[in-house]
Amino acid sequence: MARNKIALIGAGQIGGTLALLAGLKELGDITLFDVVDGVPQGKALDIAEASPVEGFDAVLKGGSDYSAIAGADVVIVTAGVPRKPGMSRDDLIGTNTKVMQAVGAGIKQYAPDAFVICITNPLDAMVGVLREACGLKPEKVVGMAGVLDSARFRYFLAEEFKVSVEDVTAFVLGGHGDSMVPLARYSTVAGIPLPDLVKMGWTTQEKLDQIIQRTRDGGAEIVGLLKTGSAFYAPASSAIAMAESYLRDKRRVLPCAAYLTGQYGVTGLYIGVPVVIGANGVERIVEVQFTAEEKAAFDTSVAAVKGLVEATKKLIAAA
Ligand code: TXD
Repeated sequence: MARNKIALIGAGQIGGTLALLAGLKELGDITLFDVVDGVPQGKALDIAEASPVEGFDAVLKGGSDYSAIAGADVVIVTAGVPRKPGMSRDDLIGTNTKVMQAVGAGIKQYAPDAFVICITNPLDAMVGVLREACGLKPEKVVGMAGVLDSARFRYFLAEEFKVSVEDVTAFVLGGHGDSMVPLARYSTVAGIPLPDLVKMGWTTQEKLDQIIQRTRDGGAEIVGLLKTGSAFYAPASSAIAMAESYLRDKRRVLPCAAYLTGQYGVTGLYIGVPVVIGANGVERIVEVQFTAEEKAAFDTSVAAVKGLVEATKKLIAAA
């Protein structure tokens, strides 16, 4: 059986890390694409030269022509500009909307059967622009944010409880970062919900609130430290988990930005919700019942995403 092909559009910090992880996990052959000629070719060759040491077999190529992504099974999009200190994710709209339109056209022409994962910020708006531009079915186009937000949440909780990260699960909904909605009663340590852990004296509500805020600010914390870019290792790991669930038909339940058609009372918008990812892409959207407080938080997040989408639409109309 021929190997799968993974195309990475954007060969920057996340793109390069995605290529390395896809190689290490033997997900398939890997093509890096970027508008800056030389960078995708250089990174592809560098990682290929690591393959004998690491013991993985994959064909790695780089290119600056969209024909390089032809026939890809998975396309992961990081093309665009990242945040600099002091910038919000929303400041990136102008540039990245145009980039998503160009990338979408490339996917439409060369990889119309792919499962597409968008990472470019502001994520919840950009994944919608990309979906429209590539014309693929909504179940084949998702955004990566929730896996990262919940990974940050899980890491901070594991640190607080001094337990393995593997035994901490987190349930997050809503937009990326600032408007993320963690559902504490569905987040657990080995099945024990967070509110019970507070009652058991493992932590305090105050500490939990601090951890939630740190998670929301997780991206800004890294931008503040790096100064010249944004997080890339954990974002790459997160997108690879989604790609792997699709390619290996694992049907993992992962929080992703998915196109809602009435679920959670939302229609025609990409919002972060738990979904099942299998060989058909998004196979199911998991819809839970909210308490009044959770619903209010979710609605605030949806309003923030709607605002972003409106701003994006105005830009497109004015162009
Ligand atoms: O959770 C999440 N979704 C995110 C999103 C977490 C972290 C970072 N997130 C966003 O990912 C970030 O705000 C950026 O919008 C993207 C990519 O971040 P990365 O750190 O990889 O940015 P780089 O290193 O600047 O890489 C972007 C590459 C760079 O090599 C450009 O030359 C290229 O994109 N680029 C393009 N490639 C193809 N086509 C076009 N038009 C193009 N324009 C720029």
